Amino acid sequence: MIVRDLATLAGGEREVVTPNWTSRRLLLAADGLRFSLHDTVIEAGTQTTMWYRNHVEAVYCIEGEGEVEVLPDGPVHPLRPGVAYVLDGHERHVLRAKTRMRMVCVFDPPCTGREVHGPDGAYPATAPEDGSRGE
Ligand code: 9YT
Repeated sequence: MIVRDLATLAGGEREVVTPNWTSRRLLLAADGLRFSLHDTVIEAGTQTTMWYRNHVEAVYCIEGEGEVEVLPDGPVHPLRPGVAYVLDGHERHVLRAKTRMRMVCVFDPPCTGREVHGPDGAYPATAPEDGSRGE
Protein backbone atom coordinates (compact mmCIF):
# COMPACT_ATOMS: atom_id res chain seq x y z
CA MET A 1 0.00 0.00 0.00
CA ILE A 2 1.12 3.51 -0.79
CA VAL A 3 -0.04 6.34 1.45
CA ARG A 4 0.74 9.92 0.52
CA ASP A 5 -0.41 13.11 2.21
CA LEU A 6 -0.87 16.32 0.19
CA ALA A 7 0.15 18.28 3.28
CA THR A 8 3.69 16.90 3.03
CA LEU A 9 4.31 17.85 -0.63
CA ALA A 10 4.52 21.68 -0.43
CA GLY A 11 7.91 23.00 -1.53
CA GLY A 12 9.24 19.55 -2.36
CA GLU A 13 10.14 17.63 -5.53
CA ARG A 14 6.51 16.59 -6.06
CA GLU A 15 5.22 20.15 -6.24
CA VAL A 16 5.54 21.91 -9.62
CA VAL A 17 4.74 25.63 -9.67
CA THR A 18 4.02 27.62 -12.86
CA PRO A 19 2.44 31.08 -13.27
CA ASN A 20 -0.96 29.54 -14.14
CA TRP A 21 -1.05 26.41 -12.01
CA THR A 22 0.55 24.46 -9.20
CA SER A 23 0.55 20.68 -9.44
CA ARG A 24 1.01 18.51 -6.37
CA ARG A 25 1.93 15.08 -7.70
CA LEU A 26 0.72 12.48 -5.24
CA LEU A 27 1.59 9.49 -7.44
CA LEU A 28 4.29 9.43 -10.13
CA ALA A 29 5.92 6.91 -12.46
CA ALA A 30 8.42 6.05 -9.73
CA ASP A 31 5.57 4.67 -7.66
CA GLY A 32 5.30 1.86 -10.19
CA LEU A 33 1.68 2.35 -11.25
CA ARG A 34 0.21 2.83 -14.72
CA PHE A 35 -1.03 6.34 -13.94
CA SER A 36 -0.05 9.42 -11.99
CA LEU A 37 -2.37 11.33 -9.66
CA HIS A 38 -2.13 15.08 -9.25
CA ASP A 39 -3.95 17.66 -7.11
CA THR A 40 -3.71 20.81 -9.23
CA VAL A 41 -4.61 24.38 -8.30
CA ILE A 42 -5.43 26.68 -11.24
CA GLU A 43 -5.03 30.40 -10.57
CA ALA A 44 -8.10 32.65 -10.96
CA GLY A 45 -8.31 34.57 -14.22
CA THR A 46 -5.81 32.39 -16.08
CA GLN A 47 -6.14 30.80 -19.49
CA THR A 48 -3.93 27.80 -20.32
CA THR A 49 -3.72 26.12 -23.72
CA MET A 50 -2.73 22.46 -23.53
CA TRP A 51 -2.36 19.50 -25.82
CA TYR A 52 -1.52 16.19 -24.19
CA ARG A 53 -0.40 14.40 -27.31
CA ASN A 54 1.48 11.77 -25.31
CA HIS A 55 -0.96 11.23 -22.46
CA VAL A 56 -4.62 10.70 -21.66
CA GLU A 57 -5.66 13.02 -18.84
CA ALA A 58 -8.79 12.79 -16.70
CA VAL A 59 -9.64 15.95 -14.74
CA TYR A 60 -12.15 16.17 -11.89
CA CYS A 61 -13.07 19.62 -10.61
CA ILE A 62 -13.48 19.73 -6.84
CA GLU A 63 -13.31 23.51 -6.23
CA GLY A 64 -13.92 26.69 -8.21
CA GLU A 65 -15.48 27.62 -11.53
CA GLY A 66 -14.26 27.85 -15.08
CA GLU A 67 -14.57 26.28 -18.49
CA VAL A 68 -12.72 24.05 -20.91
CA GLU A 69 -12.92 24.69 -24.64
CA VAL A 70 -11.96 22.08 -27.21
CA LEU A 71 -9.77 23.67 -29.89
CA PRO A 72 -10.13 24.88 -32.56
CA ASP A 73 -13.93 25.15 -32.69
CA GLY A 74 -15.38 24.09 -29.34
CA PRO A 75 -17.53 22.96 -27.72
CA VAL A 76 -17.10 24.85 -24.44
CA HIS A 77 -17.90 22.93 -21.26
CA PRO A 78 -18.58 24.79 -18.00
CA LEU A 79 -16.62 23.41 -15.03
CA ARG A 80 -17.71 23.42 -11.40
CA PRO A 81 -17.26 21.00 -8.51
CA GLY A 82 -18.49 17.56 -9.50
CA VAL A 83 -17.71 17.90 -13.22
CA ALA A 84 -15.03 15.69 -14.81
CA TYR A 85 -13.60 15.68 -18.32
CA VAL A 86 -11.31 13.20 -20.03
CA LEU A 87 -9.07 14.05 -22.97
CA ASP A 88 -9.40 10.56 -24.42
CA GLY A 89 -8.92 11.91 -27.95
CA HIS A 90 -5.80 13.92 -27.01
CA GLU A 91 -7.81 17.04 -27.76
CA ARG A 92 -6.05 20.37 -27.86
CA HIS A 93 -7.90 22.55 -25.38
CA VAL A 94 -7.89 25.74 -23.37
CA LEU A 95 -8.75 25.87 -19.69
CA ARG A 96 -10.10 29.17 -18.35
CA ALA A 97 -10.35 29.60 -14.61
CA LYS A 98 -12.97 32.15 -13.56
CA THR A 99 -12.09 31.61 -9.90
CA ARG A 100 -9.25 29.68 -8.27
CA MET A 101 -9.92 26.07 -9.19
CA ARG A 102 -8.77 22.80 -7.71
CA MET A 103 -8.64 19.76 -9.96
CA VAL A 104 -7.78 16.13 -9.35
CA CYS A 105 -5.93 14.90 -12.45
CA VAL A 106 -4.95 11.40 -13.58
CA PHE A 107 -2.38 10.87 -16.33
CA ASP A 108 -1.82 7.69 -18.36
CA PRO A 109 1.06 7.01 -18.84
CA PRO A 110 2.20 8.38 -15.52
CA CYS A 111 4.17 11.62 -15.34
CA THR A 112 7.70 11.25 -14.08
CA GLY A 113 7.68 14.35 -11.93
CA ARG A 114 8.85 17.69 -13.29
CA GLU A 115 6.76 18.03 -16.46
CA VAL A 116 5.63 21.48 -17.55
CA HIS A 117 4.02 22.28 -20.89
CA GLY A 118 6.27 22.62 -23.93
CA PRO A 119 5.68 25.26 -26.63
CA ASP A 120 3.02 23.01 -28.20
CA GLY A 121 1.18 22.61 -24.88
CA ALA A 122 2.27 18.98 -24.45
CA TYR A 123 4.23 17.11 -21.83
CA PRO A 124 7.03 15.00 -23.33
CA ALA A 125 6.43 11.30 -23.89
CA THR A 126 7.47 9.70 -20.64
CA ALA A 127 7.27 5.95 -21.12
CA PRO A 128 10.85 4.81 -20.59
CA GLU A 129 11.92 2.10 -23.00
CA ASP A 130 14.85 1.02 -20.88
CA GLY A 131 12.74 -0.56 -18.18
CA SER A 132 13.52 2.20 -15.70
CA ARG A 133 10.75 3.79 -13.70
CA GLY A 134 11.10 7.16 -15.35
CA GLU A 135 12.98 9.15 -12.69
C1 9YT B 1 -6.01 20.84 -15.59
C2 9YT B 1 -4.64 20.78 -16.14
O1 9YT B 1 -4.37 20.01 -17.03
N1 9YT B 1 -3.73 21.60 -15.59
C3 9YT B 1 -2.35 21.58 -15.94
C4 9YT B 1 -1.49 20.85 -14.94
C5 9YT B 1 -1.67 19.34 -14.95
N2 9YT B 1 -2.99 18.97 -14.59
C6 9YT B 1 -0.70 18.71 -13.97
O2 9YT B 1 0.45 18.50 -14.34
O3 9YT B 1 -1.10 18.44 -12.83
